[in-house]
Amino acid sequence: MSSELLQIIDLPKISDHRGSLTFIEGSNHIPFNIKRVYYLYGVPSGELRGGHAHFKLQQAVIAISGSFEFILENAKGQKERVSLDSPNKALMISNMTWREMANFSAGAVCLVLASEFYDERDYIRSYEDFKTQAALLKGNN
Ligand code: T46
Repeated sequence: MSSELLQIIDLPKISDHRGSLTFIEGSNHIPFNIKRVYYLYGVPSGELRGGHAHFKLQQAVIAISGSFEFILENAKGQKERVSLDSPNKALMISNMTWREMANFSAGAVCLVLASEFYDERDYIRSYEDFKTQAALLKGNN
């Protein structure tokens, strides 16, 4: 287990007999300026998503509904598998982290808050390239 990879932020949760409410105030709760929001839904049972890393992008991921797993690997080669199922918990994913997503439950909704606008040039979509970039980073440190 690597606590470096497993950074989970507890978001506010206000509950009463009517149910629960969670809110996110930009930099008050998430440690970057949110430039983009997107969400994954309607993922068929057994389908995998992800399989890439980002040079620069930082993200916060929330299981708004249902559950799914993230399998993470950072540039140091540390690995973590985490299941998300709480709408008031945000998993932080740093840049240079390889991620795969699996085991989406029926009706799962994965909300992602992103530090940058969409830019395909920021993606590393080959695992081999990710390991090469990670080795370069190691060499520089
Ligand atoms: C990530 C995980 C958690 C856009 O046009 N704009 C966007 O903002 C995004 C996120 C994607 N796209 C396009 C790019 C592809 O043609 O939507 C298509 C599907 O994207 P992708 O295959 O990258 O989807 P996932 O679910 O594998 O990955 C996504 C994010 O791309 C990625 O940054 O970390 O969710």
